[in-house]
Amino acid sequence: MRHLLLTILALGLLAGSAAAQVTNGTFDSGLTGWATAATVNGSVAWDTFGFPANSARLAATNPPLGLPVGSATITQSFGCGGSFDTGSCVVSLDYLVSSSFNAVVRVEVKLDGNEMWSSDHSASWGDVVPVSFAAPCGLHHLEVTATYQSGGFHAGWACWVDNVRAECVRPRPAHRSALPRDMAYRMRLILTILSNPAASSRAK
Ligand SMILES: [Ca+2]
Repeated sequence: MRHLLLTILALGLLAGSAAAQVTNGTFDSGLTGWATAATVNGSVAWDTFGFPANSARLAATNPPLGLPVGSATITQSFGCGGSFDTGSCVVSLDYLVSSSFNAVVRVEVKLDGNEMWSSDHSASWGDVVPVSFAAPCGLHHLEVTATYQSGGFHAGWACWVDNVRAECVRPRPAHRSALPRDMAYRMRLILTILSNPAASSRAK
């Protein structure tokens, strides 16, 4: 246990982090910062429900009987550290799915068009699902989509998304000076010669 704690402490000392740059990832300001899209009878709305309160509600809105119930998407482009940062951008979010009559809903999370997470849900009231993945730091485009797959009857489903975060975790060198002693000596010698040209001519 002590070893584990020391390891965690060391990792903490080795890594620096930059502030999250996702806008309104907690949805406390409605859907500000997010673009939305929907197909057929899908919809995106702000809901005071959340983990904690306030989230984006991706859902089928009361579709007419017999019509497909489509999909709903939220997207946001954000900077996660700088483009030249060497660290990892850790992206995380939470979601919860509710479906009626065993309708199957697929939740997909894409970063820059690449699928980072996909899972099907059919529970009438699911658990909060945490999603987390890493990518290089820099500019990114996040996309969260809920899509009806099969089953169910008439109206069907909702997927609440909340707590979207992104953090660029930068590595730090383990030691303050990694210069070999010989290299340090040579650099001191060069600096001495540059600051005293007379010493340079005497050295010749
Ligand atoms: Ca929230």
